[in-house]
Amino acid sequence: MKLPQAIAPDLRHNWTLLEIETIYTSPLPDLIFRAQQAHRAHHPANQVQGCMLLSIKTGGCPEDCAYCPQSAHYKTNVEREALLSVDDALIAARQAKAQGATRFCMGAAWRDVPTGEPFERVLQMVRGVRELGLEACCTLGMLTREQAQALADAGLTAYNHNLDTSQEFYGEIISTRTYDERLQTLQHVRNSGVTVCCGGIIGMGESRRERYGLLRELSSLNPHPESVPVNMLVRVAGTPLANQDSEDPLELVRMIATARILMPASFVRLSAGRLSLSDEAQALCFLAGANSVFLGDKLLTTPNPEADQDQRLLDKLGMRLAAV
Ligand code: SAM
Ligand code: DTB
Ligand code: SF4
Repeated sequence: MKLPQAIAPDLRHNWTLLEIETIYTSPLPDLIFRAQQAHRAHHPANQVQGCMLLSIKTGGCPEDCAYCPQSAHYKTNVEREALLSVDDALIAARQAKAQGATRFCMGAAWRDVPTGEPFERVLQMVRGVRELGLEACCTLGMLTREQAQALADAGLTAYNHNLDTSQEFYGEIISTRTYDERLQTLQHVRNSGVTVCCGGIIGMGESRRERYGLLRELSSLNPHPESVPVNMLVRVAGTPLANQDSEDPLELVRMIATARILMPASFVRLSAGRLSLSDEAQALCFLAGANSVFLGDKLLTTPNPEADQDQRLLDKLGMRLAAV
């Protein structure tokens, strides 16, 4: 059973780097055992939430995030596309529901949200998704306080805005905005009453210490983000990180398990990067406490496992998708 954060007794917001390091580097059996204890105290043991992503506005982003195929700073094979119509977004949302997703996430390659008609259109998409009985999540870049409130009024369930990495490493990855700007938007989201979805990426060349730094930032947010996506870098041709060494999947397992222990009541989402994981590595991620995946053969612009492949995996593991 999921306890509201306010009455869950084991939530802490003061984890130190040393404690985080001790957890992250503990022997894998101990780490997984502790993560399972945390997981089972707050969540059903054998189910994951299915989410589906839709890119509602693709490419041409003015930010220079070194991992991102949608940045206008890099030449990738992502074609720019204008903001989708409300009808097209809701067709995709209906398909998501039919495939077993309970959360529909709409992403836009914006630095910040434009005012006027485009924002009104996004608000209509949010209302439409909620009317289908799905959770609605958006990730649109920076938000003002007023925009966060308008999204809340439209019924938005969650806003995704990742810190991505530690404060120290952030400048190596992104130069067009600051960590503090990221935190500011997260504060607007929190104040509006929309739940916070905030996580990061591993495999960008960061050290373990930088991963501890990200985990400390996330776990010091009070309340914790209700949703913590853990992405493994998808190396996209044309981006500065295209030729990064591949990451050891066991590092992803350690990252997920540590996030689960530090933020036991949150959803920890096994996000981008699943195509480079074996079934066994994904199984370890679930044992480590991941309780959500993205369904469907596309994330925003990059590929993701096919629906039948995921169904086979869950069947094999005796796991199931969470019902609405
Ligand atoms: N523009 C908005 C923003 O940056 O907040 C929303 C969309 S952005 C694509 C959402 C998140 O996707 C990023 O914060 C990053 O964590 C993740 N992401 C983007 N490209 C990725 C990649 N190549 N591999 C893994 N994660 C990626
Ligand atoms: C998140 O942390 N991961 C998702 C979601 N939030 C929006 C996005 C992953 C994007 C991967 C690269 C792409 O498909 O463009
Ligand atoms: Fe733009 Fe978001 Fe991609 Fe950064 S991650 S370039 S802000 S779409």
